[in-house]
Amino acid sequence: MNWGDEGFDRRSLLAMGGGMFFCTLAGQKISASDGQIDIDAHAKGLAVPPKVAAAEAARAGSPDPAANASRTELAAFTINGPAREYWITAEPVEWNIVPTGRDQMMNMPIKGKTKFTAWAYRAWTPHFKQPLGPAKVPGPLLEVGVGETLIVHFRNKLKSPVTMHPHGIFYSNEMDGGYKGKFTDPGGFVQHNRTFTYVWEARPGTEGTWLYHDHGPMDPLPVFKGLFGPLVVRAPGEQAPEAEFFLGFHSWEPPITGLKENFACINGRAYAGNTPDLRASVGQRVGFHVYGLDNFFHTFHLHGHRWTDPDGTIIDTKTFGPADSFRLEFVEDNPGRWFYHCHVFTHFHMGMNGWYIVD
Ligand SMILES: [Cu+2]
Repeated sequence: MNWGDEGFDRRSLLAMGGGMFFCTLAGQKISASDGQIDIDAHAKGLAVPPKVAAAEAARAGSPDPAANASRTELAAFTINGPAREYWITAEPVEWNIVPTGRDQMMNMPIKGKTKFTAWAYRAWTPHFKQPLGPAKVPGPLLEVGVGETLIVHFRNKLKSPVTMHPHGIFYSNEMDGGYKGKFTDPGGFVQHNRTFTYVWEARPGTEGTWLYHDHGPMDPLPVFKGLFGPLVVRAPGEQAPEAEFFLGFHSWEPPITGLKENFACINGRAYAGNTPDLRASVGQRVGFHVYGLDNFFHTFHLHGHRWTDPDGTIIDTKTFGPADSFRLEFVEDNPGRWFYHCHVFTHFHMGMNGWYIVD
């Protein structure tokens, strides 16, 4: 599928007939014309990998199999130094891609349905006692400093097996969160109502802007449904900017949503007024953390501003591809109502734009 072929009418449905290839799932080729993909139905026939089945058998009969599993994983690690701990679920959430029903950039209504059931990561208080707000796309920010260990207790409330797989930070083979067929470790195949505790280490040299996402056996569909989020490893002595934004660029397409339209999204929403309204003041140090997580290349463009790339070049537009992540910082000096957007025009005009408002 290539949005570049879409033509001039930005609201037109991408022609998806004729058995156009969408993705491969468990060895089957999925066509974009097959209608909405039922991931749970595809997951039903999956074989449980041997190491996952063995761990499952070992915990059978325990009064709290899920909690017991977490303790088993943690017991294998010596955690040196401070730790940051998170409790995260994956669950379905009713999601409106365009909650205002309008595109503020063009001052136009968005016609047709914009709601569907997304899959999202959700943060909880310790031991999953209380949710910390609703499930959202993207998932919660995971934040850790160099020298610290990141401990993520992950419980899957979806029917299909899913996982958490981080980028950038150090992790051992068992903590990868990747499905590897018959070689899969328990963290790469977390079944319905099971908990797995991931232990990831922010060793020196892992500082930066990263992300995490599902990498289970249904990959990439759970990611396309919303299972991704930002991860930041702070360098020693790093102070977060006074205004700081985390922006995930991705798309929601008809085979995933069951909707008629393609939506090019930032943080789960499409079109200015729905995507995040970002606010800063003149004189503040401003930081943007940007990542992409779909099949497309994007360009991050911010009106009225420029910044210095790591190679020293002064730019105002930055290209990034799938699972690329970067940050930019500057001191705010230009008040106004500005756009930030992807400069791939088809994406831009399918919703990948938002407001940056500077007092
Ligand atoms: Cu784009």
